[in-house]
Amino acid sequence: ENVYQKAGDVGNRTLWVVCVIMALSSIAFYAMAFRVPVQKRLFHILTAFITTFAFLSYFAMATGDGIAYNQVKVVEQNKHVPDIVHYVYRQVYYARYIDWSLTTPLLLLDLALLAGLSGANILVAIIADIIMILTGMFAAFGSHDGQKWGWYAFGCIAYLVVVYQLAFNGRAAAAGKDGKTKAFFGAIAGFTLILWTIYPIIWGVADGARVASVDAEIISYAVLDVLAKPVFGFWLLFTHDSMASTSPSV
Ligand code: RET
Repeated sequence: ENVYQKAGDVGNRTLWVVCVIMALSSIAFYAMAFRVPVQKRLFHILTAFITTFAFLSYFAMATGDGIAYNQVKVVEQNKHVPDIVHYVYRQVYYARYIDWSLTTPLLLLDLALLAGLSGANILVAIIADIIMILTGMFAAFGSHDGQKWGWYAFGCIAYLVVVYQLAFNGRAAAAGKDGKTKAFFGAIAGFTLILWTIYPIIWGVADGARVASVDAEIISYAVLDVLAKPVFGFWLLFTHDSMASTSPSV
């Protein structure tokens, strides 16, 4: 008896709600970008692109694009009869990984420019971040446990590199800035690290162990995505607009 794990009505409606939130916040961020002087505009443009990619990705998922089935073979062993073989098919929303591979580097760039991180450290953070997302996508399509959790482990190691760049090098760089920027970087980078750390946990119970339903996965990522993109974006841009000295030096 094969098992199918797929989204229901609740999941689908959630995808549409987030799609609309991403569209509206993108419009707001582009409008805010027009209203600041060009020297201050880099953060606005970066942040507007982040929610634009998310809007496109949610539009894809809500309309049924960017979704594939991953097949895992399950063998039940039994002493008296031949082994029973069945398959579990679970939806993988791969549009997410395309979104994340573009938007998480841009989010890191927002934070790196705020802190004044060096070029070399920015590159290390962004490359590690791309490796994290791509290994996560391979993990989601893994066809047996060793392969799936192997990819996941590589992704977690890459994530530690990202954390190190933000928490240590980012903080050290921000220490050289004015008091307001330093405090703001500490707050928004801390918010980011807490949120980002929840993603691999959701992944572990949803795509990984397959304990959480597809709807539960959609709702969890929806909450995280809204916090990590629109809420992060409004916080960054409103704070930045009210400060004189946080213009990135590029
Ligand atoms: C994966 C699985 C592999 C290991 C790790 C992961 C981390 C993902 C993260 C995603 C962040 C996404 C954001 C989206 C914004 O909308 C790929 C789940 C560590 C941190 C911020």
